[in-house]
Amino acid sequence: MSLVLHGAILSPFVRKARVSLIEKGIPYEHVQVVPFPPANNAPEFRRMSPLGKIPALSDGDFGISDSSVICAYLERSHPEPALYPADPKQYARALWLEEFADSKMVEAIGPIFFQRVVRAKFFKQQPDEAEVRKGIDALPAVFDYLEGQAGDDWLVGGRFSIADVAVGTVLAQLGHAGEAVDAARWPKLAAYAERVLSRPSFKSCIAEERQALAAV
Ligand SMILES: N[C@@H](CCC(=O)N[C@@H](CS)C(=O)NCC(=O)O)C(=O)O
Repeated sequence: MSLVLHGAILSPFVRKARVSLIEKGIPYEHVQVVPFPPANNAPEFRRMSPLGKIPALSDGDFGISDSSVICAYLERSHPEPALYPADPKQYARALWLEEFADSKMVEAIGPIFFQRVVRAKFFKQQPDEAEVRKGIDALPAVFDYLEGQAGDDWLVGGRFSIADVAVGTVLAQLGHAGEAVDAARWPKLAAYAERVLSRPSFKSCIAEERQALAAV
């Protein structure tokens, strides 16, 4: 097996790469790397990921980092099934939603997850409730925007795409952080969350992550 994904399975960005690999049916090996020193400072990891961030992917002696770059690489190396729309405008919209998920969604949900899961469970420290509150207060604006994007199926062009992979992975993170989309206020987004997280790719990742969390 030449493809190796390096990272920790509870990272939304690692899940994004894993879901892409699974959706494309690409066999890969997973190597656990936590995003903290000394693990992410190891020279062999830094060669793939100069910023020390997870995920990184190696394909033989080729190594690259960043979930967006990894997903784009997988699309070129394994074009079927396509995760990027062929139509230029749909392609641009899918990339935009990927960017929205990676930046704005993670900005809101990341701190809630960090405090309640990483800090509380892994570091055995009290969560900083002010940080949790900041994240929770940022959620409505994110959900309002996504409510306007969610329809009856997938986010772009009626086909599952990188936009769904990217938005779905952050919605999964929200679940691990003990929050959910309120269906009374954001009905389309809540139904979408249910739909995207029911895909076998997401389901298998989330089941493994829940097992890992239960073991902490
Ligand atoms: N843009 C990157 C972000 C990756 C990222 O921020 N990963 C976090 C873990 S979820 C990390 O490695 N943080 C460690 C650090 O920033 O040093 C991607 O899409 O892969």
